[in-house]
Amino acid sequence: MTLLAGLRLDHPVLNASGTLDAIAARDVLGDATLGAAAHVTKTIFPDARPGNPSPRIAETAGGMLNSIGLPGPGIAAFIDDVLPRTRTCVGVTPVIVSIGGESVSDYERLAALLDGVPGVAALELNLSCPNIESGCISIGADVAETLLVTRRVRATTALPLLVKLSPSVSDIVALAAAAVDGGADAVTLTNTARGLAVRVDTGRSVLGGPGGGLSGPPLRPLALAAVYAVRVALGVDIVGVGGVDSLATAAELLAAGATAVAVGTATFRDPTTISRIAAALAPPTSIEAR
Ligand code: RRO
Repeated sequence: MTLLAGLRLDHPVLNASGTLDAIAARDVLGDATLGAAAHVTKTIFPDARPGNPSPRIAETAGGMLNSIGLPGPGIAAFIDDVLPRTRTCVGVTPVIVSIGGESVSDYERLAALLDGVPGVAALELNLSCPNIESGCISIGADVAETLLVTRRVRATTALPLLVKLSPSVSDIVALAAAAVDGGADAVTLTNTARGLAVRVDTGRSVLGGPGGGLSGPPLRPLALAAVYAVRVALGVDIVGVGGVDSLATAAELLAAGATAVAVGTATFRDPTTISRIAAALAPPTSIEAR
């Protein structure tokens, strides 16, 4: 059993927000378990958004860049349609809803709308999306704004709160401390790092957006550094995210101080990654208990 932000989880392996659409995954996996101990949704904004132009994904040395740009149906359709269908797909698994906005009041409004909605086990405040011009990371790169948004959401809902931060900041410990001061129960470390793939013929971004978020194994040392620094400084639950693709890489983040880990990019290659790591982490059953 893993206790994360007050949630009792069967094991310490989650999916990273935006990397496992439970509804679409059912088409691939059938009735096989998705495997995450808690299912984290794609970040939802107050209003519907089309997302960024394609291409949205590019391979880079050992990892991936994305510029998805937060496409989504908006909170009303999420609550009425996406969330109930997601719950059907994940069964009894707790659902953590990732929320994002352009302003502190957007987060407050989303938290108020989600408070009391059946099946919402916790909220993750995405303060770290690299693919948006205003909001998310512009709030999460600033200590005072991070404190304010967490405090306002904390005052709006009693749901457990996770705050997801970017590795592309100057002082992640100060930002995590602000989240904790504001009432966060856990921090998620980290989102993708700001990156770029460039076309030599045009000098422009390979992706449809002006930059991208770097994920996969190249993110691993950044995530480890963030988790370790925050663990040394603060007594807060941490979800470690960055290049987890095996038992060994999950174990590294747990050893650095993470309470749980989340798998992102690796699920694109193998959608059973979460289940495999969770099974490998499970304590062996003793001969007497068999
Ligand atoms: O949608 C995205 O482009 C995106 C998001 Br919301 C995020 O949090 N992190 C990321 O790498 N991409």
